[in-house]
Amino acid sequence: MPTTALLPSQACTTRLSKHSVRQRRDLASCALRSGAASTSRFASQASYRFRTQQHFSAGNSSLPLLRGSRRLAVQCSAVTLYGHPGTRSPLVDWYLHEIGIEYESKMPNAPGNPHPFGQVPALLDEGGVKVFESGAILLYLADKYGGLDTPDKRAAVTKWVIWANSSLDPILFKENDQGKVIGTGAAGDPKGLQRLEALLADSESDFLVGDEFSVADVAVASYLLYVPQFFPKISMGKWPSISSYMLRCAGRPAYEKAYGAQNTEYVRNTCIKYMSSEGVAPKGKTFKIF
Ligand SMILES: N[C@@H](CCC(=O)N[C@@H](CS)C(=O)NCC(=O)O)C(=O)O
Repeated sequence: MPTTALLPSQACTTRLSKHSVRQRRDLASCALRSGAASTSRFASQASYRFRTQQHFSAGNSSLPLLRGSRRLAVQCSAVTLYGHPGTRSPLVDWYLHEIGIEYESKMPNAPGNPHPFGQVPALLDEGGVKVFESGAILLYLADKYGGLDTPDKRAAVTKWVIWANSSLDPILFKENDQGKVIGTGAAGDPKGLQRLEALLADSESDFLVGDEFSVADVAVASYLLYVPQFFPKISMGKWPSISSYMLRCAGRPAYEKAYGAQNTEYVRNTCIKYMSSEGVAPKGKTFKIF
């Protein structure tokens, strides 16, 4: 299990002299946020089970207003999310924490999983609403609870959520015909990542849509941030703006709530390594369940 120590901020500054002010700021704020080195990368199943026995209280007055959303106090809802920490489902947890929705978590094989293919994530909501496909779940939640209430607002983010699922996912995660992840396009230099790098480098915003974090960032950044978790030997340092964006998104408190403190610390530290162009692959086993 890798315990990637934080680079001293001075070392970062020296190594990153070629990087932008924004990238330096991301590193500095991350260094401030990170504490002691972790002993384990991923939230244990035991801790997940513990968490699933509770309804998450996700509201946090320090959360910034999400683009296109109302600032929401913790809302009681009938939302139930079927998922598991070693899958895509925590990306839905991430968004639920961002918008401050209380919900219940259930394991994939718990009774009542509405996914027609028996997969996760899958979501139940009041009125018998059943949603599967992570992107569809994000958009449903954004629509119902996140203030995505006009065609213009939907248009601004829907394209990114669809792009994440239909284009970015297959770039980053090559699957065999049994759905097992067997490789990543991040080992090469795919056109989709080249273009994303250029868009982020040219953008004046820290995030994909407008000036604020949105559901579009949850969709895109969650897939990017799975790369260090699944492929610890692959460096994304050849895309400095993507690496910096990943660090910004992993720095959100709601990300840590969804993915766990140890995993988040590992991911943040790996992004810092990408940005420092150390080229040193952290050692460790890959995450098997996806
Ligand atoms: N495109 C779907 C992928 C769903 C999927 O592949 N889920 C995996 C976990 S990430 C799963 O449930 N695998 C177990 C299985 O296929 O039985 C989504 O984004 O929700």
